Amino acid sequence: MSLLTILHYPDPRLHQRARPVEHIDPELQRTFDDMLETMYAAPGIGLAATQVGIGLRFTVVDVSEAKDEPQVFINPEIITRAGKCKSEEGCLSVPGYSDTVIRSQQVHVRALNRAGEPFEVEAEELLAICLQHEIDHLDGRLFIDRLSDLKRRRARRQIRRALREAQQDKTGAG
Ligand code: GNR
Ligand code: NI
Repeated sequence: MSLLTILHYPDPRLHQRARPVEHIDPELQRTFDDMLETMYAAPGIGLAATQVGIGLRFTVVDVSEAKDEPQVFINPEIITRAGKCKSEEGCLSVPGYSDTVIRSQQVHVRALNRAGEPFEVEAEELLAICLQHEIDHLDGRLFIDRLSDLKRRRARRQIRRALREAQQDKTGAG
């Protein structure tokens, strides 16, 4: 297994829509394990293929407390939604920024598992939030794209400034 590099905003690859997975082979299954390892190391509760520069529709997730319930969702689709809630979100591709977005409270999701078998889940709470966040990634959308115009502009400025400062720290420039 190996750690993958997580892309950061404003990498244009984060804004591309991923294509459906057509074949699940051992190489792709190794990629699921690499993504899980990368997600646990980060640490995060989910990681979409888009975030590691893979333009295919799959995501790994683990919302358990003990971090012992890895799940792979291939070609995930939201079939139905119910309710609305406020969600305080962060993203491994948007380090150093968090904000509140509106999400559906429950989502009924259909996907394939790592063996390619179809399954469905009635997700609520953290799993519902996480799956909506990850499926957004597969559609080329970040949580900051769901903020109001004013908040989004402010967020982008703040993120760019943080990135610039991190870069200056690294090169020792002042
Ligand atoms: O680790 C993560 N935590 C999180 C918290 C609230 C809402 C969404 C998330 S997903 C995030 C990992 C990530 O960026 N996945 O794409
Ligand atoms: Ni994210």
